[in-house]
Amino acid sequence: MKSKILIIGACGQIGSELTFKLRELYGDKNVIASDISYSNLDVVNSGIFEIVDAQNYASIKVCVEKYKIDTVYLMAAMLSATGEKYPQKAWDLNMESLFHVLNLARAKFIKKVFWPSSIAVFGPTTPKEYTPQYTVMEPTTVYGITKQVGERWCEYYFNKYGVDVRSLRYPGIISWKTLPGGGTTDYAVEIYHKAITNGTYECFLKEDTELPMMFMDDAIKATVDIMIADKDAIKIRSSYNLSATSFTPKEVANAIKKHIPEFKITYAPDYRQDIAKSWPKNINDSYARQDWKWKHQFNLADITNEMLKQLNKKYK
Ligand code: AKB
Repeated sequence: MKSKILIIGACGQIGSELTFKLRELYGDKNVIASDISYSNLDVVNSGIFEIVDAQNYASIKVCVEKYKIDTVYLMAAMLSATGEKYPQKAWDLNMESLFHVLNLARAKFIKKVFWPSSIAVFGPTTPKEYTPQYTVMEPTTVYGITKQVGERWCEYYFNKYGVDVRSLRYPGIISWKTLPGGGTTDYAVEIYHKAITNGTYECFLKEDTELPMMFMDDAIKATVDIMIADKDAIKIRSSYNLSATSFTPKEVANAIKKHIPEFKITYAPDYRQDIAKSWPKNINDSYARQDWKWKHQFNLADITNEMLKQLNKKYK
């Protein structure tokens, strides 16, 4: 596989693991990690790293030209919960960065773009069960609005300018290497850390709040798979629904109790409950399964085994 890759937002939860995986697949010298600061030393020290400001076209372009990049993964974003605190900043970061990368592709500096969307594109008027690819989408968070508008722009750039942009609507992503930051689904990572370090967790969502979730390994596999798929196989140029599993805080607590019987969870729902309530419970991702043969691997029990195993090692 020949490719020269730039990851923007490489220090974040998904960006970091994507960096490690792509370096494995394409070789260290072909994968340039970048972020606005040196906030994740595992990433910074794992290969070539550049400071790139996703909101600055010139900053991205300089790096693209320096390394003769052909593919960009734009992973920098402000997520749902933080976005509600800083609506203007969320809009500016999420939209400006996307335009910069799409415009670099339009001007033929790069050939291919990955841009993540999210289940946040859906809203309270969307059917909650087995949410279809094409349905009512009235997001109520700034983050969701930026993702929905971004999807429209991706499709527009593909149709009008032939930009090869590919996208997935990520659910909540669960991982142990890098903590998520500012999302509504973050509880499903924090709970495993606290189960090990404290034996208790106070959850900011209600016990019966069901949300779509996915283990990081599945998310990375989906991202790699959609990017290596034949161009003709990618029939949706807005963003694909993507699904693995769905669960509530109570269900994840019960899964943890199978390993740590004394684990205790309490509930103190805050503003994030309203965000979660507006999102689907589970997702129909049949187009991804059909078009580029997406298949997930991890269910809640697998995720719990792996999270507790890895975090036990980390905290020892
Ligand atoms: C968030 O909770 O904001 C993100 C997402 C579902 O996109 N994890």
